[in-house]
Amino acid sequence: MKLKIERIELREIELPLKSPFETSFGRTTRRRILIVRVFDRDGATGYGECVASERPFFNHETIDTAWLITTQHIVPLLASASWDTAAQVNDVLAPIRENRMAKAGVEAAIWDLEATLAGAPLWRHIGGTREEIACGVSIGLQSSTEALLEKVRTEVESGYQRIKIKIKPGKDVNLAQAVRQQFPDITLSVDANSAYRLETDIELLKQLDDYNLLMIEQPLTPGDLLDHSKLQKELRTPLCLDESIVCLANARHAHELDACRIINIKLGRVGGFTEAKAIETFAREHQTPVWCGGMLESGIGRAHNIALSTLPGFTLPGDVSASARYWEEDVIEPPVTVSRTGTIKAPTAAGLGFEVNESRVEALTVRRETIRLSP
Ligand code: OSB
Ligand code: MG
Repeated sequence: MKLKIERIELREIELPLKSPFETSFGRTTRRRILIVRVFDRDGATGYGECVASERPFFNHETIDTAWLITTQHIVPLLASASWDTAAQVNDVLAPIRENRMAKAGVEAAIWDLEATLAGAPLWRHIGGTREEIACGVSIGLQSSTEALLEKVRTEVESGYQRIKIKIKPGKDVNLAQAVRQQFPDITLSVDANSAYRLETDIELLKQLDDYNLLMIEQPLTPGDLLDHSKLQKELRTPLCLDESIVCLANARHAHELDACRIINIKLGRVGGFTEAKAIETFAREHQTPVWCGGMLESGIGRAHNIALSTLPGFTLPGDVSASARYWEEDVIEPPVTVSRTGTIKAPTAAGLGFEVNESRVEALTVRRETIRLSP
């Protein structure tokens, strides 16, 4: 099948979170989300979501840098190159260094268009095999330990299969201990979003070994595979890398260094489905479990995450959870819901498998730009 993209539409929508989400790097109360829509000559469309945040605290990208890179570099490159399929987009965009979240928003939209034209659900189109995915939740830092325990209780009672709590210096061992004491049997992990340093914090991080954690996610700086490797040698608990793994090469290096034993894959962080699949394949071939991370996505990005999670290497519950945990009303119909046993069924309809509520997207739009690729 040969794709012919005629135009790409960018919209910024603003969605208030039901409750603020706090990590070691800051607090988010609303999401400014870049929605990408590609159109072919016959009016068929595909949707993508760029997960870059408002501020460059998770990585260097922001929604504003992504908007600029998309309009000034990604779209012109797609227009000038010769390519036919979604699987080629990653190579076409390779001359643009980094800016992976910007590229992923466009790449995912093209995959959705291609799946739609093929009449296949996106998850099958990318090679997914699971008809149901296992779900966990990521719980932000709370105002008190009691508030955290209450949140954990709610999510455990909803059926989620894995609870992850955010930690930061001063709110770490005490939280792990409190949650583990109240919930001795749950599958529990912690995520530091790079808040620690090996030189000063190794003794503290070693204490986390006492709480039977499934993993400790991204304790150290993103670029620091070597220190993660030194830390892993001192721990029984597996390290999981998130921010550190932005491409296949990073996954390979992390594996060779034994810098982690689990990988969180986020579509945006690695630049799209092609790179995500390459990391998944490498990890599977090296017995490294992976799971799908989240970036507080709207239903569009959430649908892409569901598709990604159906690949065979995604053997651990991810951070893909129900729309209602984030939004009063999502931008897709039906919203994403989770079963009482903490699973999401992969959709059966072609493409995303969810309808995008166009009038809701229109009502939430605060900025828009359309760029034509072909006359
Ligand atoms: O590190 O996984 C992370 C949210 C924003 C930025 C980074 C992270 C997160 C989450 C939320 O943990 C996952 C979600 O529920 O979407
Ligand atoms: Mg993380």
